Amino acid sequence: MREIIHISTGQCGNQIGAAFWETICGEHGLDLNGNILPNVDPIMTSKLNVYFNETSSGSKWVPRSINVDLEPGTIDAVRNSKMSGLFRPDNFIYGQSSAGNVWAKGHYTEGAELVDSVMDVIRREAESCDRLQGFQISHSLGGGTGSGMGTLLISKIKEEFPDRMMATFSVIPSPKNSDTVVEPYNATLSMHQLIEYASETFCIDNEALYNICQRTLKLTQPSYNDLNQLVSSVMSGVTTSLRYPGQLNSDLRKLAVNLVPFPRLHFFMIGYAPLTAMNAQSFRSLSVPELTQQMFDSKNMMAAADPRNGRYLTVAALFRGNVSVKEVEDEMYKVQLRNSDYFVEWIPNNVQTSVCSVPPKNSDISATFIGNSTSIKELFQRIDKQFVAMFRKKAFLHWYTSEGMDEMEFTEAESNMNDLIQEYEQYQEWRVDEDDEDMDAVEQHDYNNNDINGDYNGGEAVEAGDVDADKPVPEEF
Ligand SMILES: Nc1nc2c(ncn2[C@@H]2O[C@H](COP(=O)(O)OP(=O)(O)OP(=O)(O)O)[C@@H](O)[C@H]2O)c(=O)[nH]1
Ligand SMILES: [Mg+2]
Repeated sequence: MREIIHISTGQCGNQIGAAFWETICGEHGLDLNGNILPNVDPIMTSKLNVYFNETSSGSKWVPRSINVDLEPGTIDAVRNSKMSGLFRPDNFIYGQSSAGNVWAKGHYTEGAELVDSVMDVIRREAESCDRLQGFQISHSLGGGTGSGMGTLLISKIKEEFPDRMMATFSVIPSPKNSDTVVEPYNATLSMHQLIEYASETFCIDNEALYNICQRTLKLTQPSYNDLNQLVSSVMSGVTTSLRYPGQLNSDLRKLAVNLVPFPRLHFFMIGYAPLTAMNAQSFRSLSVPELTQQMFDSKNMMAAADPRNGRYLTVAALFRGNVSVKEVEDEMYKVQLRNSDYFVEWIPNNVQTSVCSVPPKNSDISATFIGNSTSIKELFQRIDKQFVAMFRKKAFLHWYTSEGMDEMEFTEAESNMNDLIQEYEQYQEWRVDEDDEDMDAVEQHDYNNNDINGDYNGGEAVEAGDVDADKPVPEEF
């Protein structure tokens, strides 16, 4: 079985992590102590090993989860919650101080002191795996711990397990639900790391979550619990193909091979339909055409970026529940036909669709969307604008330099994020009929900036050269 190790870091990471585990326990027929409920359909438990360890007595399943924070509060809350009997107690690792919103403390000082004990636990979990496929980390980019220490952990893990996949569920800050002024610094410094070390990043944008809560769910003052309800639905959605039997995108590497045409461009826009409020008992009957329409709607995207301002490099769509495969395929085909200009034509068949018969808990059918859209750059442009406004005046820098950080690292991080924005822009403009010279320029740019490709050792990735620009474009595009 191909196992995944999950790591929650910082307040946000632990809160969304807890919501994820609660949701997937329910989806796999486990109670919150990890015991299999009676009369569970075998399909629900057939791939339990991907995320859970079976205890030696065989009676209980334990999340392969490691919970890390530099302060005890959030972890205590998880340990004293209704999930108190679920997690392995010695997988909780926490400090007594805090990174106090300063990335440098998480990455270089406080976090660096705790990181070895986390690596010990990661190593122990990895050793007990049969064939570890990789890691997933949940964290926010705006704070100090999840962002600073989270990215330190990512780089340490990449160093020690260079050929394993690294997926991140990264929460992008928004002034709409946080007052911390230094978040654009923390987010930019983290992006610098994620560009280099993550294999796939599912962008969870608090700005979009907030908008969905207000506009679609009509919650006037959304709480983190409300936001996290959305996060757990979409995390459950994007991991469905990893957790249930099926061919398409059945592990983290296959998912990346299908979605990541160039190693740096691995930041996904994710969406979910139907969107339901936490307490809404919404078992309304939805149709496949409705779900498809909602899934592609920018209002359902958990990134405050409009896909119509960009083009899709690749898309994976997953429907759940009792739906007709043929109907799903027909609807997806129609969407592509009607919107062909929004899909790059130089990656034929760049939309992949799959169906899983097990529905989520809150709806009898659902759809999850993973898009590698060039419009994701709008998130980074938003962060960059806020970063530049402060950095120009060197405001708040002393909190970082007093932890030993060099100003240069800020400049490099910002410039790396800007390069990423430009790369998205270039691929967005790229057309099959452009002359070869222009296309060379794009490729050159990409490879010049590319420092990592550890995940692509197997040569499985689709690279620029694989795309035959002279190949006739399929009719529907
Ligand atoms: N969606 C969501 N965002 C959260 C949650 N908790 C915090 N955030 C966001 O995360 C950012 C703050 O990061 P935290 O995760 O609280 O910080 P931390 O990683 O614990 O780091 P320090 O407390 O600074 O050491 C802000 O952008 C918050 O809006 C949560 O439960 N859900
Ligand atoms: Mg914290």
